Amino acid sequence: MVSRLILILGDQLSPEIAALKAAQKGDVIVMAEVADEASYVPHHPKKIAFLFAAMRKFAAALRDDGWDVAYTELDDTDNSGSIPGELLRRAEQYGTSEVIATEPGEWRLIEALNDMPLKVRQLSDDRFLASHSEFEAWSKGRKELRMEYFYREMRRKTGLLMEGDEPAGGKWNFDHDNRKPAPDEVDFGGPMQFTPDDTVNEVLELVEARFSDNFGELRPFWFATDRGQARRALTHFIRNALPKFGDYQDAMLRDERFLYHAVVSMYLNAGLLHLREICEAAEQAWKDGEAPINAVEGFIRQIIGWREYMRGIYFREGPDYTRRNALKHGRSLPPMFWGAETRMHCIEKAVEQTRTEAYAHHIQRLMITGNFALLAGIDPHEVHEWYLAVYADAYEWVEAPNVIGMSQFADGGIVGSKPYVSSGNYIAKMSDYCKSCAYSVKEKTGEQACPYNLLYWAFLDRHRDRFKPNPRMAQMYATWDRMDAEKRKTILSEAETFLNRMAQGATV
Ligand code: FAD
Ligand code: DLZ
Repeated sequence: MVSRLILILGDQLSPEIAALKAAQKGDVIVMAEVADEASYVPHHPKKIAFLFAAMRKFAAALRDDGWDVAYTELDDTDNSGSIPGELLRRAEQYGTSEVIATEPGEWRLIEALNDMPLKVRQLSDDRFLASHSEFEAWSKGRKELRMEYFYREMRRKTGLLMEGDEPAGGKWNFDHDNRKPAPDEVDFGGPMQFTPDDTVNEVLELVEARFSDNFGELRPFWFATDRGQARRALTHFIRNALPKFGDYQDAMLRDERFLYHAVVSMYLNAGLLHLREICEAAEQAWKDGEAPINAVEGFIRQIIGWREYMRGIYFREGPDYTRRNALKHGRSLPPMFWGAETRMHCIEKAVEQTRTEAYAHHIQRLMITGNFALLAGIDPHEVHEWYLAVYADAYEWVEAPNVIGMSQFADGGIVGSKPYVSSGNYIAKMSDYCKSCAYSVKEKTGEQACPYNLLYWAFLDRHRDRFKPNPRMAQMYATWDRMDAEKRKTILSEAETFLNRMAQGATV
């Protein structure tokens, strides 16, 4: 007779996960590859393969540690196809009705577990710095939930980059130093890559057989799939890229997919790495004089600031967050997001690398694809589902606030005080995409005009009532209002023509 089932989900592969800490010998650990999780959005094949391989290796490590693991593979004949289904099946098999879980990172699964006819206890996921109640307490009574103030609390809480009560280097935030345009040469060869072992090869065959219609290339598959490998990938980044991470954090190069980024989000979010070990490794590099403060502070801010803040917003805002649409945008996501031909070189390259790597860095997600979707008035829920599907690090708790909030302004300004929109100028300044584009970033109107230039002004015009009173946007409206009336008319009409052509399926 088994006492309890201990549920471990695909993104809970941490030895210190709450449900495991609460487990005792005699309990059975339940892990399952299920069709429901693998298909609620059409995940990138690399994302599925990464999770299945990492799950299988994690289960093997648990068995080596003496745990009794009931693992369901996707192709098992008695696989019920869902997490609740597998819990019910295992409950009957082992004669128990008690389940201990760690709270999932998506509302739909939290609710599904709550609705089960079993006694399911969901423990808080303490792999994060701020619990839901701590975030709630921080946000209570604040008119604006600015990440910067939350981040300072997290610095104090962790002691990271603190000298007594003061921030190391005399400033909380070195973002001002972190906006260099793309360098001519990159002396980092990208993230550490791993040759598939037997477990990975088996999973690759399974994913190839079952998910080959999904957007994304499965091979070559090079991700780390266990904790040891993920730690090596982290060390490789800290030694070889972190020193320049800050300087080129916002830069984009068409042939350098990773620049000086860490490419660890999929490992961190799945549980193979812990945020503390990542941040402490970065802090140590600064203490050892191997990385400058602007790089290390900028990097740590992303993890203990943005990442924690985004999670706080997702859980604070509740299950309807992914349906928010403050700007009432309703156009369909154009096929170029799924790889159809486009004349816009920046979109073509960002989508191409998303297809091959299941990865794009922050500015590509925010200022290329996200910026375009917002300017073009695409339905934010469709945009959200796209991001959730195509990136290996995507789970709603982190993806939705980044997309619905930061990128699409669909939450009406909870995450961002103004929309992240730009014309082609920003892209030209921060990347080399425009040099190879069929459009001209210098042209503001006419057939060759960069679509971002047209759509930018049309967006501001369309949402004038909402954004004109925002002091942070006054300059943009002043420029628009100063423009010659005929020119404004031409821009609006050309923007409309562009969007209509796109909606009709023309290659734009
Ligand atoms: P680096 O640039 O090297 O940064 C280091 C780490 O900081 C990342 O690994 C990540 O854990 C953290 N981080 C950085 N920015 C953010 C952020 N805005 N929110 C949360 N964590 C952050 N990140 C995800 O983990 N999953 C997502 O689904 C996701 N969707 C996004 C969608 C949009 C529209 C945007 C603009 C950003 C999104 N991000 C998401 C944030 C960010 O783009 C990725 O975390 C980052 O690109 C991962 O690559 P990296 O490990 O090389 O990160
Ligand atoms: C993303 C994902 C996929 C593709 N497949 C599985 C799976 O088969 N089994 C599982 O336990 N988890 C999977 N996951 C991760 C879950 O979707 C994730 O735990 C929830 O979305 C909550 O974050």
